[in-house]
Amino acid sequence: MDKKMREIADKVRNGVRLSKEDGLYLYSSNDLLTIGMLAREKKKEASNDYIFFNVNRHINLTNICISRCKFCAFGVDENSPKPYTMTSDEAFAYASKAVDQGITEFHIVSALNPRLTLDYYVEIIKRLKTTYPHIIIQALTAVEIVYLAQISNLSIKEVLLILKEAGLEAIPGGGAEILDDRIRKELCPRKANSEEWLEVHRTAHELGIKTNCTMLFGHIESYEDRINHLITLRRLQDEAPGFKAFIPLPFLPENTGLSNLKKTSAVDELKTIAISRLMLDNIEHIKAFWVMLGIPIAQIALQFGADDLDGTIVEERIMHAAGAKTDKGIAKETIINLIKEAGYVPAERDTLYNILKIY
Ligand code: V47
Repeated sequence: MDKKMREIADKVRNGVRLSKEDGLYLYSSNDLLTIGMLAREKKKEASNDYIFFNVNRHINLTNICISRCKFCAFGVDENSPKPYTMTSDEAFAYASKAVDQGITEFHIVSALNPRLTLDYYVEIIKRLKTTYPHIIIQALTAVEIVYLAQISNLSIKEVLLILKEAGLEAIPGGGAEILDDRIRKELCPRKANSEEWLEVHRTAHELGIKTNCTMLFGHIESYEDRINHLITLRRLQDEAPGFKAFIPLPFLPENTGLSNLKKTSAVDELKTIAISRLMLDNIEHIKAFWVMLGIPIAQIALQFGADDLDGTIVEERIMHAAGAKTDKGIAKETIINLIKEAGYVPAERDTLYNILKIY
């Protein structure tokens, strides 16, 4: 270890918060194994030998989107060849198909479709919650919530209260990308800005709705933008705690407006997972999202600070539109084996990280 790395290691081991400068130093370092070792120590403090996963069903209600972010291959125009919107009945049937697989979560993320009102989402959430009260509904990214507030002429708080009343219990972490409006102007100028994204999560936390947060990395952002993003999330968690997990999402370029960019490397992905664990000292869980990392890197990420592999999913569409090479879903037994092989104890959790079963 060089002098600066020793200083950082001392801070990590004494529970001293890492600074922006420390984060940037970690990105500049080639000492991947030391960074991984420190992140693993922090992971152990948070979750001991457990690695979490859940049994869930992803549902993408529509792909028609007015935002058309440069990095996204999922959203399409209404007049494009393959637009779709599920009716409430179709959504219910699609969701129900996975219920006998023992799912504990519906993960519902869609698009900014101007024809879908708040009532549409409320109806679907209500129907799912009334029929399957034991399944937690994690739905609508902050970006979708800001859009629904705008088109319904309601405040963010009012929309959240209506959704909560309908049965929404958690909000996924999408739409954060990089929380810097200079970058957002370039990537996604037509959707929620940084402050709006943060306001949704702050308000949700104040209303007792747990949320996740993400970072889309490996596109036009710099290492400094990544570290600033992590510090922004850390600050919000200090002010209004409620983030359960952080999910770093490596950018997949295929079929996107940035298809000229290279895919992220394994080193960058592992370093980013480890640095996230070290910088985000107040967010308990770091997810290695197997869909885009691929199974081998996701499994190795468990030695680099991640303590969660996300879920069975059944049918993933957003990342697969952008060229994800993984299967669209994964069997629970496969996840359990991956975790055991990596030397950890598989812990099936619900959305809120209550442990349901240890394997
Ligand atoms: O916000 C879109 C990202 C996100 C691409 O909260 C892309 O538990 C890479 O947030 N390459 C949606 N990423 C998915 C998401 C998520 C996933 C799993 C679990 C949770 C959770 C949340 O996907 C978007 C965007 O950042 N995304 N296109 C792409 N081409």
